[in-house]
Amino acid sequence: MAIERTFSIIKPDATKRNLTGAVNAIIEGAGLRIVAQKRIRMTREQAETFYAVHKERPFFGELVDFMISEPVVVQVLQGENAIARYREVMGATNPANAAPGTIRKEHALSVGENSVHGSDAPETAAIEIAQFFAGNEIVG
Ligand code: DAT
Ligand code: MG
Repeated sequence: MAIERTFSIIKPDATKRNLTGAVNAIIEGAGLRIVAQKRIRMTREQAETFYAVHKERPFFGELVDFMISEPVVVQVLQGENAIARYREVMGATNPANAAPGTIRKEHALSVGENSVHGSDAPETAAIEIAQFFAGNEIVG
């Protein structure tokens, strides 16, 4: 497997509870390197663009409101098979279904307030990284 980059967000429920370090410890413990990171307050426009694929879903409004409710930490993670690897480390979308040791099992509150985002494919990873980072902000 090749070295890949994936896009991660530490979501408002986690930043609010001071869990940025705890989440990063799980990420780094899994062998993924944090090659870019910044704490931002997402605008409504950024959140709507980011989750545009879900705009017809009943939870879209709630999801956007949640993502702008508190600061988030956006990151680029790099490593062997990083996209699939980070999805494993995150755990299932609904923390009730997440495996022990995953970020969502250990820290998420609900299917909506589920602590982290991770890209689901190489194409989406590239688009998501470019939405939040300039090339010179990523230091591999
Ligand atoms: P994931 O974040 O695991 O990639 P997704 O892409 O299906 O999951 O959904 C994006 C986010 O939308 C998810 O992290 C939380 C929210 N969401 C998904 N399904 C939901 C539901 N049934 N109720 C409330 N929020 C939901
Ligand atoms: Mg998704």
